[in-house]
Amino acid sequence: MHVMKKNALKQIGMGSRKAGGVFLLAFSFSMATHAAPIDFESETPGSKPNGYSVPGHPWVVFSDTVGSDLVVGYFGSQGLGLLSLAVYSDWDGSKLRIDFLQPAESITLWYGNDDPWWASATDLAWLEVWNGATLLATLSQSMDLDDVMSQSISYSGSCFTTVFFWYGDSTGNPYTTNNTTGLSGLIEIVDNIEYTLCRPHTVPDGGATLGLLGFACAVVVAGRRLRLA
Ligand SMILES: [Ca+2]
Ligand SMILES: [Ca+2]
Ligand SMILES: [Ca+2]
Repeated sequence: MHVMKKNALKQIGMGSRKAGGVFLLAFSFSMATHAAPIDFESETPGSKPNGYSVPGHPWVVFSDTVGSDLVVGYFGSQGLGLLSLAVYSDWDGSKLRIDFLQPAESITLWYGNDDPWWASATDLAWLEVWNGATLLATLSQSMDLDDVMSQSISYSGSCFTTVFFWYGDSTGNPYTTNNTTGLSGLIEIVDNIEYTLCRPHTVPDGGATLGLLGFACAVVVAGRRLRLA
């Protein structure tokens, strides 16, 4: 552990008083907008109910759009690390739904199980982005079909509250072109979901955030008064 000299600490303490309030203000913004990726590594393997959230991310809610078939498990190179989230089954045409109880402005998720026997070159990975009932964006990406979690898909832009992710055909139909039996679904496996919440002034329940900012501003004002006294 690096130990700083007492004088150095003193200098930082004296010098930073002026900037302390500004630092706290910046820290408040940082706390409100950034979060670590959701990698499922600390989860208990097994089935998860619709409305499932990972500890530390209570405002990010996962659901299966058909049935209740979410599973956290080890999928080898089809996932990242030891645990990932899968949306079963092959046959029900379901999508992964992610609701943001606090609106977000960007998301990146990694996807795997792009199995060349269950999908063809014309099939796509799809990401649909909604703000309430308003569709903001529909993104699609060609899969490299290596059955490895080697690609990610991202959206960044206006604040959103819900995204859907799924594998489908070239028109967005949630069934892929199975090379052995014809049309079928394909289980989505996702991991390392990164997101950024909207800036505080756009968060609907911004009361708490604004309260924190108000506290930070009060510290700045208090600091100025102390120096004037
Ligand atoms: Ca993982
Ligand atoms: Ca399902
Ligand atoms: Ca791949």
